[in-house]
Amino acid sequence: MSQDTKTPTDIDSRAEAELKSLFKSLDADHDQKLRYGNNSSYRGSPDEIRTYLKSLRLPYSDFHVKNVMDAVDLDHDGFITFEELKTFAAKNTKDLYVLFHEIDVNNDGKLSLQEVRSNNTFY
Ligand SMILES: [Ca+2]
Ligand SMILES: [Ca+2]
Repeated sequence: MSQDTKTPTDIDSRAEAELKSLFKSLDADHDQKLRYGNNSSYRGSPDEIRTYLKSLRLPYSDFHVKNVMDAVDLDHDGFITFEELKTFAAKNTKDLYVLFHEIDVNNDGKLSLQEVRSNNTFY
């Protein structure tokens, strides 16, 4: 990945770093894509977005997941890429910050598995 000075979105570099950290936390199988919904053509991958929504105690029914993710998944291929997340973030920076800092309890800018888990009422 190159260090581009100009991006199509207008989030600052700090926000982008946080977003990258968030993306990594969510990308459980490290394929650089976040899976959501019932994308059965892609076997073996966890439903990463639903896991995330659960951890935030947000609604995670098929209906909700699809609703939310359709807004982020610009090319509607069933996966969220970092670029898509970034584009979405540029439009919804405040909301994402709130989500992020809600999980990042020790405010180190990183989401540990422990933090995500301790935020999860379903365990
Ligand atoms: Ca993934
Ligand atoms: Ca996509």
